[in-house]
Amino acid sequence: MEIDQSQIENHNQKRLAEHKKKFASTADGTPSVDRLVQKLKAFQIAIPSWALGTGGTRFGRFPGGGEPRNLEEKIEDIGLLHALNKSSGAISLHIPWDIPTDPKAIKDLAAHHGIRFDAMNSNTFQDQKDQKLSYKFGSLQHVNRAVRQQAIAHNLEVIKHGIALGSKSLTVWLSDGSSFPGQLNFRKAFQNTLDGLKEIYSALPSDWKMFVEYKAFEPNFYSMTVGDWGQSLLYANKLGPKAFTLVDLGHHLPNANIEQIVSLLLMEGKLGGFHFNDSKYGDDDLTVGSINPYQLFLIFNELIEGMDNKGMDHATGLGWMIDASHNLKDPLEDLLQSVEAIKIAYVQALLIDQKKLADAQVNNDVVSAQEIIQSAFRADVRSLLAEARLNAGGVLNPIEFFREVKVRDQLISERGSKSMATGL
Ligand SMILES: [Mn+2]
Repeated sequence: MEIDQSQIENHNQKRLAEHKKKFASTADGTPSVDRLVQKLKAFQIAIPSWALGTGGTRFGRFPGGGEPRNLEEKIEDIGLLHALNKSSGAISLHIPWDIPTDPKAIKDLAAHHGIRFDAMNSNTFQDQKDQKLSYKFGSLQHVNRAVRQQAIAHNLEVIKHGIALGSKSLTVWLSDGSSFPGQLNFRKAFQNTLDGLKEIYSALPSDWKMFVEYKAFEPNFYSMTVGDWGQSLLYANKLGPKAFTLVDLGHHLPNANIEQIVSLLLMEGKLGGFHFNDSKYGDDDLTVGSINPYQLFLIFNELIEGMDNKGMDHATGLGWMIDASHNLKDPLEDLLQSVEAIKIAYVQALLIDQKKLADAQVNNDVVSAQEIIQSAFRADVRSLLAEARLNAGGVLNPIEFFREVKVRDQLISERGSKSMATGL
């Protein structure tokens, strides 16, 4: 389905007076509000193809119906999101779940919806039907060279698909590791993995980036071969200038200071991008900002300070992606909330007076530093986001609109109540 422009105008018209009132009140007293609105308009977040269906846990899955049945319908779903929030203009694909049979047609379809192809994701964490060798005991780390070669060949294939679609980056997340002490020689596992990543790296086109994603635990529960930012940075440094660390917010041990990690990776020029999600305990894959919006805001503070320090463009300097997939909400409503939370944190962090904060730091004025940070965090910036959406041709209230025009019901009538997104 596609959204009818008159429905958007009708929705906005009904809410315009109320919105203008709120926006005027926020704009009054907010310095350079036009600049903030422009920055919000430019900031796009890539939607992962696997977040469009209901996720699940290892105990079960409760699909809500109308899920996209193929890559075309996944792109169509992101087109819907983008039409509403004008902030979801990119898709991150997963191979082999989203292999394009006709790359030209897929590219055209994405362009029709104003969507570009962000990082490609390889998959050596599960065995596919007809796969020769198993990844049960790892892929790039594997003790058997033939398994390692199979994993390398898969990544090269992912790069090829990405080239055909106009993507510019490859994300490698490995589930490799061990679940019991003694199972693995850490040094050999690292070396095998590095050798494999080097072969993949050498196949990257010159204008591509490789993102090395880390994760503290799961599916392995004793060691992960790319387990934290230190290990990821080791690989990225040894690989070369096109290799970067990717930070997935859910992939840390509890209470890790992610904003400090981000700051130092940026300083080293080795932060490549983000996977946004939220969690209370582990890799919970909850809606961005639903548990700890303050942490998200503090991360954006470091991102902005660090990126400005290096003269990087906020919108294009790093890869901004969501990586979440859970069990309870309508996936599209969940993604609308996630994108909104990211942009709220971004614009709140833009409100921080960095000059004043630097002065407070130089003077060891801890109280002022906290006041400066928290007064930005406590600002209600939602009308700035709405104004940016309105300017860009989107809707004032995406979730209300989604429900008013009964998007899910229409998708169910098109695709059926039992459709399941590929890969899940
Ligand atoms: Mn991730």
